[in-house]
Amino acid sequence: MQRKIIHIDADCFYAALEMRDHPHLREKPLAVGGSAARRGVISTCNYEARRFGVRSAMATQTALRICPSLVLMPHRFEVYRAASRQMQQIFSDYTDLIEPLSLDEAYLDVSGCRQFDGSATRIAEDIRQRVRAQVGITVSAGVAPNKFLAKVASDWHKPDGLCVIRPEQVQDFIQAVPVARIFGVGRVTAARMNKLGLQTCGDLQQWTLIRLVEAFGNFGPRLYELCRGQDTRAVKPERTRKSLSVEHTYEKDLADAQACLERLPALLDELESRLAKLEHRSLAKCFVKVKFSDFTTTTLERTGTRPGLATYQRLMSEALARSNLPVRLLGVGVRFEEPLSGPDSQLSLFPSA
Ligand code: TTP
Ligand code: MG
Repeated sequence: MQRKIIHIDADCFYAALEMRDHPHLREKPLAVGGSAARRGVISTCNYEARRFGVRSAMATQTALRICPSLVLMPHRFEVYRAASRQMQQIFSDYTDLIEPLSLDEAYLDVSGCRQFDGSATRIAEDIRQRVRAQVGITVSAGVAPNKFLAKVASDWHKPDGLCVIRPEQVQDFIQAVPVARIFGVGRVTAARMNKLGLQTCGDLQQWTLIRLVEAFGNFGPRLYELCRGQDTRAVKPERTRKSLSVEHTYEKDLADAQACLERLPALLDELESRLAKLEHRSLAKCFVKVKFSDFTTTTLERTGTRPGLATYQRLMSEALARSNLPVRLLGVGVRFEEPLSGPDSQLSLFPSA
């Protein structure tokens, strides 16, 4: 059966809420993030600030240098979470098949939806209009026969845009989609593809399945489908994520424990910023993952300790002691407690931060 998937993504989410609540700052370049004095980074910024080159994850110090008039606002996670809940509430009027990806982003499967004669386009427009009226921010939407295309589409006419890809338009549309947009293709793979002369999905389509497998291993068959705009993944309403982790494969193997431990703060920063985007949940465990140069992998986790840098240092040292080999990959993560618990029982990952 032909599916109808909508992907919704709010425009400059945290910044949009700050502009909503501080209308006199609307026209100014504005960012939400940590202060330069505390070596903070930008979480996001409005489109005015983006014209100066300010970006998510940029050091605040850098952002202020390239945009001296930048208005920097501290985080108000309670406000962002409340807006996220309001959006979810609106989505739930159309379908139960909602898969949130972060506070400001979700997939909806509206294949079985009766409203608007089942028109996914009109449902998406209605959602956009209601979020504008009730939450006071704009969201962009993509409508397509699958998740991959819907996500690409929601970004296509951002901000405040709607992009619809009908089944008969998929073949034309997919040709020009840059490889970096493909689900599962990160910066490293995209750069490798570019070196091989592959810029777009159209370019990838010229490659046989065998050639793709030779070049990209077991990702090859997925690539073969995705570059043709095919994606059968279901929208999974399961909203209780069990864990969150960040891992990194290093270009050069890390020689010893010290080299590994030096990488920890950067990994934990990334973990913390990913965590901040999720619904607040109680943490049950911290874990680390280490892959050695012979590809053996070891993981170690701990319950009931105080999470933070010291905990991860201890876990990592213990895991590293299991082999003398250099290290290819390091990962850090948290497991969440089930079920969802209230705000009072929360354990902060970085208590001193
Ligand atoms: P995004 O949807 O990636 O970004 P955005 O909504 O700010 O902007 P866009 O219009 O391009 O969609 O992320 C949603 C929120 O998550 C964002 O407002 C702030 C937070 N965030 C971080 O804290 N750190 C990050 O590196 C990114 C990318 C987002
Ligand atoms: Mg967004």
